[in-house]
Amino acid sequence: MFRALLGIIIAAESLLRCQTARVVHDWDIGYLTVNRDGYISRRAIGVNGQLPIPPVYATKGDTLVINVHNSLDSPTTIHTHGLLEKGTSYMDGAGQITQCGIPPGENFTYEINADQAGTFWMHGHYKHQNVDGLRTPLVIYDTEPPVLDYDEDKLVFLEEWYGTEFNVRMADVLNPLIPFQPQPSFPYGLINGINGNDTAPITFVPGRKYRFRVINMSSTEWFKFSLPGHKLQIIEADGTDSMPHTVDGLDLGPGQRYSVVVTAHDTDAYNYQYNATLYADFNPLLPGMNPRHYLGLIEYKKGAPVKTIAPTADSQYVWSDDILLKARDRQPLLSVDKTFDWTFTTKKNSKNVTTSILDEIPFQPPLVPPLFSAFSMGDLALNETIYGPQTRAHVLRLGEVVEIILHNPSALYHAMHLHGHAFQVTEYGPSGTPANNTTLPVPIRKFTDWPMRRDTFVVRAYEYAKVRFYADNPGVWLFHCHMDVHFSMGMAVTFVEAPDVLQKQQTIPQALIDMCHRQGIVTSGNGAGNAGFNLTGLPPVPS
Ligand SMILES: *[C@@H]1O[C@H](CO)[C@@H](O)[C@H](O)[C@H]1NC(C)=O
Ligand SMILES: *[C@@H]1O[C@H](CO)[C@@H](O)[C@H](O)[C@H]1NC(C)=O
Ligand SMILES: *[C@@H]1O[C@H](CO)[C@@H](O)[C@H](O)[C@H]1NC(C)=O
Ligand SMILES: *[C@@H]1O[C@H](CO)[C@@H](O)[C@H](O)[C@H]1NC(C)=O
Ligand SMILES: *[C@@H]1O[C@H](CO)[C@@H](O)[C@H](O)[C@H]1NC(C)=O
Ligand SMILES: *[C@@H]1O[C@H](CO)[C@@H](O)[C@H](O)[C@H]1NC(C)=O
Ligand SMILES: *[C@@H]1O[C@H](CO)[C@@H](O)[C@H](O)[C@H]1NC(C)=O
Ligand SMILES: *[C@@H]1O[C@H](CO)[C@@H](O)[C@H](O)[C@H]1NC(C)=O
Ligand SMILES: *[C@@H]1O[C@H](CO)[C@@H](O)[C@H](O)[C@H]1NC(C)=O
Ligand SMILES: [Cu+2]
Repeated sequence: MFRALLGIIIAAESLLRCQTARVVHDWDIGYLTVNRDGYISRRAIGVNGQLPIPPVYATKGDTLVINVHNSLDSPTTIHTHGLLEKGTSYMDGAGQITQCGIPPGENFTYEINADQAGTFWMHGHYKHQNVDGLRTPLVIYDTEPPVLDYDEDKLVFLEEWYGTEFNVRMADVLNPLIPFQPQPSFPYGLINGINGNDTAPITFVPGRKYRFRVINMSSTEWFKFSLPGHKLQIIEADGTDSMPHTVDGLDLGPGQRYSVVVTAHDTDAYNYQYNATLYADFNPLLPGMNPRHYLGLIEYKKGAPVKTIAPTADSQYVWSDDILLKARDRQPLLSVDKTFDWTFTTKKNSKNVTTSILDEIPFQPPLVPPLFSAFSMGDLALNETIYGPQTRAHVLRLGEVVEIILHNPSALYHAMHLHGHAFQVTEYGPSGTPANNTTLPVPIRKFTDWPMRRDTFVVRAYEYAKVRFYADNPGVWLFHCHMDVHFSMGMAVTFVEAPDVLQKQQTIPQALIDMCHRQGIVTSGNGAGNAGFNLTGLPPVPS
């Protein structure tokens, strides 16, 4: 009865939304001083004087309008992580790739088609301002029924929070006099924007079903999330619906999201605890710091006794594993036209700066954002040489199916995010051997039936991973490690997708071009802003 009533209310609400269809937010992005973790007061980046930034909600089919005013002293951009930006690659917000930064004191309006339903997030994509706070969930409600019925939505967003600003930590990484990698200042964990142990109780009503949308907005650390005493049924990952899949806990890399349906117990005799653990396997275990545990209340009834469930060894738990998920729409495996096979490496350059490499040379943005080169270079836009070597541009033809194979013979993890696409996750397996030769190689694991699609995948230590995507989205799309330190060290490439079709179908809004010109950034020509293959003026990449 209640559910039917709720259905009517939701239907009425979505009718209203259909009529309005424009979800407008004014975002004044600026600095503020906050104590988020309960320990350290520091400068951070918020919106309208607030941090956490209130989550953004929309319904599939809406247009999301974000009027940005930049009150920072550096440029800024906003990327809508997971939205495909079909036909609007210039709204992707990748700084110096698809647009110039919005200069201090200026305004820019993002207009984004919310054509997908699911769980996403929005974040700064200029000089890693996301790590300093500029990030918030984006929930897009579906107009179609979910694969599993549920009564209520609950948002859980997880972040790590460092005691110092990103640029300060990055300066240590890039300092040739400090051995790599600098001793990490292990961060605290935030749940819904505050110290994970102070987050308000999550209330449960006996018998009801809850959809938890769990978002990992971290820049470096991993999270495990569980509700001991309850099973989690995964129904979505990164904005793609899956067939229901039951687990005990979620294991999330930076940028990843899951929706799970949790059925409350039939009685309110006990309260329970949820458990969020922030960890980093690639850093040494630091008792009391890595991992960090956060427990919060699942409250069935105020004051009811808490049923603590003795911690189970992690190996006894069934954790989320995307290779086991099946896409709800049963999209079959794509057959490959082109393969990129890359191995992650870390290398000191001639200036003794440690760089992270995905594809031969550390990535650096060129002088002209590559999307502008793709629009302005005519037929030459199809030749990747014109974008400059450090852009790591790879030209794709419309309709090609691309496979990416990434080998990670090292003890680091990487969380790889592709803009403009959701890819099929098809295979994981072993890569290299740890120097200490103590760990057995992992088995090869392949998808079954309908590979799950997502926009961020984790390549674990000493593993390889394979993904496939369909080049159906003309534009320039960054593919990068979502661990911001690695991205800053060069771990990225760009896919220049169907520039010939792009030139015919899309036009860059004049406001974006003018914004570059006011900063002296050239908006046409090759990566150096010249004609043809003349890359004079492009700073050389240290070898
Ligand atoms: C720029 O944004 C600010 C803050 O949202 C607003 O007050 C101002 O009117 C906007 N300016 C223009 C020219 O749109
Ligand atoms: C979030 O991602 C970071 C890094 O990508 C990872 O270290 C952390 O464990 C993830 N947290 C969750 C809850 O997945
Ligand atoms: C959070 O609370 C739990 C349970 O009281 C405690 O074990 C843990 O150390 C706390 N975490 C932090 C980071 O203080
Ligand atoms: C919380 O989860 C972590 C990671 O799975 C586990 O190591 C820890 O023992 C759990 N703690 C409790 C109190 O359940
Ligand atoms: C780089 O480091 C090596 C040894 O660590 C040193 O011999 C060399 O002079 C350094 N080069 C530069 C450019 O700093
Ligand atoms: C791109 O241009 C370079 C320099 O003119 C040429 O050597 C190369 O063959 C061209 N590549 C393609 C794919 O046309
Ligand atoms: C060996 O190396 C692996 C990967 O770096 C690590 O997980 C493991 O703990 C190490 N084992 C020993 C005994 O040092
Ligand atoms: C490493 O392990 C392999 C396979 O278990 C073994 O054949 C090899 O001898 C080991 N090497 C060292 C240096 O221990
Ligand atoms: C290459 O570009 C530079 C800088 O714009 C210009 O000075 C030079 O004349 C160009 N060279 C050729 C051969 O066109
Ligand atoms: Cu990485």
